[in-house]
Amino acid sequence: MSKVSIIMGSKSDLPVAEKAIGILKKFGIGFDIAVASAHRTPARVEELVKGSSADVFIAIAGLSAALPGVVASFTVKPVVGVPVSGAVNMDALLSVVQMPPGIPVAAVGLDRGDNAAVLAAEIIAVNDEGVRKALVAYREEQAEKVIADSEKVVADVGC
Ligand code: RP5
Repeated sequence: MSKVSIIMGSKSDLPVAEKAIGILKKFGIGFDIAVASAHRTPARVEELVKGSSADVFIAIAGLSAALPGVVASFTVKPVVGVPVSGAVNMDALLSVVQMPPGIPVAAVGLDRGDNAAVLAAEIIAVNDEGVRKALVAYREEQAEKVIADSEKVVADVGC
């Protein structure tokens, strides 16, 4: 069963979605994915969101990135917005961040599909002990990598 629904504004956003997919698979969180554009297929976006039983949405879009906000307009479930980088960057970033009062989108950094999935997992973990444990293990894994990297730098520099 899908706990997370990933919606991309275009197939060209797939490399960013793949970062989210990697994290969701690592945590064993079921997901579905679709391409639906806020501007080019608005009715499809509405249909996907209103017909979804997922707990969290991840909406990924670039340029004038209306998709996360439009997804949020159709649901009271949490929406994580991922701005996709491009020639300008601030266009997508501000489109996701600058939502009007009452219709929030939790914005992550440019192309940070991975962080969107971690945030979605944290939302799900409030009521899911298995996902909570996976998140704690992931934190430990990251800390161990920093220590290992530090030891390697020291060894390589030879000080
Ligand atoms: C946005 O426009 C999409 O989310 C994508 O990031 C960007 C470019 O779309 P394509 O021209 O690649 O379809 O709607």
